[in-house]
Amino acid sequence: MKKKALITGITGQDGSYLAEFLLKKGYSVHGMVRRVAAEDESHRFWRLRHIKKSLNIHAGSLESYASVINIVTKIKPNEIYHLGAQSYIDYAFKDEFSTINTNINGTHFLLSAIKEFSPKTKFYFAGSSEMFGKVREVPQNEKTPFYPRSVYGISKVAGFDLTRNYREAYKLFCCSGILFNHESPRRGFEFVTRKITHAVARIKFGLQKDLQLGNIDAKRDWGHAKDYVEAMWLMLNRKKPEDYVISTGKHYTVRDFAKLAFKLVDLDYKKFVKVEKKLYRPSEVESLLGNCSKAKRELKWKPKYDFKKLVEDMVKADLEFVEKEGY
Ligand code: NDP
Ligand code: GDR
Repeated sequence: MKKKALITGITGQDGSYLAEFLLKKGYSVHGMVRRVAAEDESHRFWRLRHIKKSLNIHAGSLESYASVINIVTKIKPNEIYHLGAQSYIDYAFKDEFSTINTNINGTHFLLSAIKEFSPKTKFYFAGSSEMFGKVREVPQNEKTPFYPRSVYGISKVAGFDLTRNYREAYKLFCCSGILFNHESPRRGFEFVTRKITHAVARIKFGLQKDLQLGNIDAKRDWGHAKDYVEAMWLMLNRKKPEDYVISTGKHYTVRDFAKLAFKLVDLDYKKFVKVEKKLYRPSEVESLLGNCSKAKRELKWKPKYDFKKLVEDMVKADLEFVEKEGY
């Protein structure tokens, strides 16, 4: 019988790559989407259009325990990948309460539903390098203490602790990936990498004059989402549930990213990038750098994309996107 996987957040960047990856592995792939998204197919399913016919989509709400129970008991999946979350940190500062509610309750409801109704289901929680926040050591590994700098980071620490506690208290197979930033041509336009590569393409085609950014000295350890979804699967397909840092082990500034992206279309970023203080965050995470040696050793995982290949992939895709769509 085919293995069944349930993905929350299937319409997002990671959800779409993971769905593709699991279909190729022969899984029956189920996705939980909010009703507003299910009813707005033309906009919300742009990342899944090419595989939509192979997926089983279920409308449901991460904010409702009844809804979560309903889906878990109906599908009884072998694996749940819990990726659904309010994931944009700028927005988390503007709407703290809904970020906390969705991110913490969604995780708690799923864990509780597994414990009560489907205890053999394996569970993956999308933890984040934002949990390290104001970093306590460099580079960060699985033992580095957390110091989140936003309600988003706080919600991810709570999700991480809930996942660990369900593993220890109820002996469920549940684990967290502590994933550092990962990007792709499917990244949402609000995140800085996509904002840059989209603007580079628009400027190249004469549709935009400049690019406003916030803190361009912030450093991130950027990988490619395609590489990172494979690590999620590897975590659920080993004997023992454990938590893993997933990263590239190299970090660059936002300025480095912009410099390379503009250079790829023969432009000088200094002529186009305008730093705007209003785009700075109330409390910034200045620098993140991951040490993923545990994942390399135990999961035999390593990234295929480096920084240059990632930027090239995103710029190329956005040049094609702007040429085709005209915006
Ligand atoms: P995206 O923002 O691209 O996708 C988020 C997904 O969550 C979408 O499917 C979205 O659905 C869904 N979602 C958002 N709010 C709600 C809600 N209130 N109820 C139900 N579903 C909701 O994120 P990514 O794919 O980049 O990330 C996947 C997960 O990994 C997230 O949990 C994120 O926090 C975490 N993460 C991401 C990293 C990264 O660098 N990408 C790094 C570390 C962790 P809809 O289409 O309806 O909006
Ligand atoms: P991040 O990603 O906050 O790390 O969260 P984002 O791309 O939003 O910011 C990265 C860094 O760039 C700086 N920055 C800007 N950011 C945005 N969005 N827009 C700008 O104009 C801009 N200018 C500078 C930010 O201040 C920040 O330092 C992502 C999300 O995917 C989370 O869900 C995930 O958990 C973390 O990565 C790891």
